[in-house]
Amino acid sequence: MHVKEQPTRHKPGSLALFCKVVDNYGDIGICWRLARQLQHEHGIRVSLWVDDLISFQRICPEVDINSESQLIAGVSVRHWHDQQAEFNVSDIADIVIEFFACDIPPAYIKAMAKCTPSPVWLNLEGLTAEQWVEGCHTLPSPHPSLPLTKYFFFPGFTNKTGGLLVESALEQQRQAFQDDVIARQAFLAKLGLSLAEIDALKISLFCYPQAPVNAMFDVWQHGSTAICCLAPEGVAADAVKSFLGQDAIAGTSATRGALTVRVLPFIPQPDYDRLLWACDMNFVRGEDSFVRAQWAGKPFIWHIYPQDENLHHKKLKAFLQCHTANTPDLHALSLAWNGVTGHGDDYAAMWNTLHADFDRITGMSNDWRQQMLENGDLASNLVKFVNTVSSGETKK
Ligand code: TRH
Repeated sequence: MHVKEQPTRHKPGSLALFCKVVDNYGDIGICWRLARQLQHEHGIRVSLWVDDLISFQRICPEVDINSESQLIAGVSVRHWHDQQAEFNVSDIADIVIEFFACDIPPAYIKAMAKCTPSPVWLNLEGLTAEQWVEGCHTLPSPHPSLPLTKYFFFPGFTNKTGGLLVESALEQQRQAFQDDVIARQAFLAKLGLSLAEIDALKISLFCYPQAPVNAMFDVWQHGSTAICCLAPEGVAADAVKSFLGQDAIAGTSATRGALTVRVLPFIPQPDYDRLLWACDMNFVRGEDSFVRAQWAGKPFIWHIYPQDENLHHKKLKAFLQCHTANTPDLHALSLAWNGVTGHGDDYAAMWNTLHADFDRITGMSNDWRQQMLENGDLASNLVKFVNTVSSGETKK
């Protein structure tokens, strides 16, 4: 590919990140995290264009859903209404990111083409452990008619990908929180947990409606270990309601046998991290909570976002192949939880072997976290790549 001659821009200072909320909270969850990190840790002026402020407000209560433009944590948040908006050259940022191939407004692209030098344009892709990602990461894609090139940027689990999102202070914050019994107890008490619940084996539960939650509750209820399962309001609502015998509203809880199920409010993103750190095991889903569980260093089960024709099973297996190679018990429960195996799944047997192996799996989760940290963080890897493109040093 021929990279056109253009004035170099060694330190791009502004960035526009476009986020279309396709579903739930992961799209905005990831974009918000990245926006804050680029602003705070790399000194880049970030504008986050997002089309759904209501979902955004759920993970970030400071968001004013009626505001067209607001500054939150140093990030300029813009309400992205439609594709019709007009843009001039002066509106265009030095770096433009479209998340998950969301189409950015045509007028924005036209104005990008008029800029000299051209902005660095990236498509930030979804996370998968499949191997083909290494070959596609940072590949250029020239625009069919305009003098612009878009680059694919893939998060991932190896040093041949963009890595995972992780803030530079996160490790220190996690360690301090996990070392501080009083802070942990105070955090859990604030969420409404009783002393007995705090002392129990704590499991957070975040999954899609298809997860076999009833089967898992049944095993936990009839086991001999006191378990406190913490489910955010709206998650696994049917199973939680049937366990509680009443609507699953934040603050409600019930105990049957060895299991207490407690409904939590949906909490802001930084508190969700603390919840993952405070629990002994986490059930997570989608993309962002899945990554945060990896930083928590606790055993976790991933409920992958379902796709047509079970495409997600391939992605799940690709991840499990690297992550659970030495933990067959975690592997088996992960497959069952995602409906990959079948009706004959014996949840009691799977849980009992996993539980007996808990310390070893926790150790492995810590090793995995270390391994992932060695790939560098996604925001820094992205900034490095942008600087390479800006200085005209990309592969041709
Ligand atoms: O919500 P998710 O299912 O989101 C996504 C979307 O569905 C998206 O379209 C899809 O592409 C992607 O999954 C794979 O799951 P995820 O990714 O874990 O995002 C949840 C976000 O919500 C994450 O940033 C953590 C945050 N969160 C809170 O802030 N507070 C909470 O109480 C909880 C439970 C989550």
